Amino acid sequence: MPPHPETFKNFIAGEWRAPLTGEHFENRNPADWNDLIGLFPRSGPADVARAVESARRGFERWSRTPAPLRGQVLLRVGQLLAERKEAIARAMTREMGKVLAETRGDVQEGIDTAFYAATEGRRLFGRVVPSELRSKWAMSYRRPIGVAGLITPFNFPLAIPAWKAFPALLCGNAVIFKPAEDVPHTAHLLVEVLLEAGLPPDVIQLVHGPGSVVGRTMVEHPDVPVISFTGSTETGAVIGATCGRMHKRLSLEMGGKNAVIVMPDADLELALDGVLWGAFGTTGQRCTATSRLILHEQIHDRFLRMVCERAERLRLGPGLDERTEVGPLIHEEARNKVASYVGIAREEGATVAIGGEAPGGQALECGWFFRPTVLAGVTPGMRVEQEEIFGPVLSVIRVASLDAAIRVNNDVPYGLSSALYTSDLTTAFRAMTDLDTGITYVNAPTIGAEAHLPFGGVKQTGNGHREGGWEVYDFYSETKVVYVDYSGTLQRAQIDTYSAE
Ligand code: UN1
Repeated sequence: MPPHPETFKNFIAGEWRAPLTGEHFENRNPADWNDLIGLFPRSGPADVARAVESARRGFERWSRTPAPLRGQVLLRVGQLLAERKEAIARAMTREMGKVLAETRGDVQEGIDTAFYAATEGRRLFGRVVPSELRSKWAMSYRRPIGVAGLITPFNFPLAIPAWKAFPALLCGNAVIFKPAEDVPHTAHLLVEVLLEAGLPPDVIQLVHGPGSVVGRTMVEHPDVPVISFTGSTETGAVIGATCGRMHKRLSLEMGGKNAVIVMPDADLELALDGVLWGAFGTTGQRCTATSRLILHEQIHDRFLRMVCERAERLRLGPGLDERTEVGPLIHEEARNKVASYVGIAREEGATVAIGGEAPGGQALECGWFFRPTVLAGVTPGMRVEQEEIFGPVLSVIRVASLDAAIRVNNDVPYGLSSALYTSDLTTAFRAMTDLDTGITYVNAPTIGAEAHLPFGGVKQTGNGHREGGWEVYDFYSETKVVYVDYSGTLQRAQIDTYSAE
């Protein structure tokens, strides 16, 4: 262990700088808390103020750079990420725990998002439509908005910042990036890539620190007109209140309580692979994680046995070990929360079929590990059926029909992702139509969104915006309309329009 861990800096006003507070926080490996990755700035309001000032200067310049040239920078970003994929994946696993296959996928999602953004620089469509008056053009086009404040979570340390930052930049905005305190190293590596790719320094600012100070100052700052946040529904509500009062543009991506439904005509082996991946991938720490399993009564007992048997054998360990299937939770508080839900489940009358506790044994004793957990006998309305747990906990619910399954799926406050396994076409189309979520998978688990499709949910999951796909370009741009009248006379819309000769 080096006696002096590396001390990292913010990137503000074109330079890597120590925080004005002079304070730092530790970043430790969740699979081995003796592994100190580094010290990162615990920034304060004055750091944010300086970042905003600089970002405003960056915006003046970047917003005038032609979009295809902005796209070229994003192309280079994608290339650099591809070159550094392995190194970034390893750094990511070390600081947040998910297995290497998944952190490689996380970087790949960033690469895909960069290449998509690069090509969008030559599109960014507006519309030219016929005017109702003669000798007049009517058209709309996209303009950048200003400084965008991005607040991102720990579970996708590269992909989610990429989902937000790349389209924001492509549209001509400047960005202030506030990553989760658990994953500051990946954020640092991403900003290095952006700068090396040729992004003008004032256009990107990286400010580390607690959400309650850095995030809050950014959200309340009058010169940050756009905020994008992925995180808890509670924090999203506070941000939403401030943005509402200040008339800011806000994209919220929050909780989920996603279900997989398995019908009697499903390929059960296929469903089994999907459920294990959906529930225990990323140790259940995805907003799209499968946290409910709704089983038709005809296959309930058999499929529950199949899930328990396989889930029990999943290999827990440090994500850097290629044999590991399930890594640790992110920190102590997360593990306490998961454990408390197991207690709640018992009190509510559910049964802990497998797991329900931290693993024994010395090998894992210095990490925030928790055994894959299956709760049987869960009924609609129980807290473990309604609330987001964000851990490796699967609540199993028995139903008597497809109608009941759809009702149970829909009867939660969230609506991000859902999935149904069946071999019947009619059942599949019923599910696609009636499952009330932003995303539905047929014969695949609730996770696995692709970068070029819109990502987001209904109800308490979001506020109607989408990330990914083309839709996000709408969020990060302002539509302006231009009319050009070259008739040489005053033509009044709605009044001088009626003679068709
Ligand atoms: C999240 O669940 O927090 O669909 C983001 C997926 C990923 C992104 C998930 N591509 O699982």
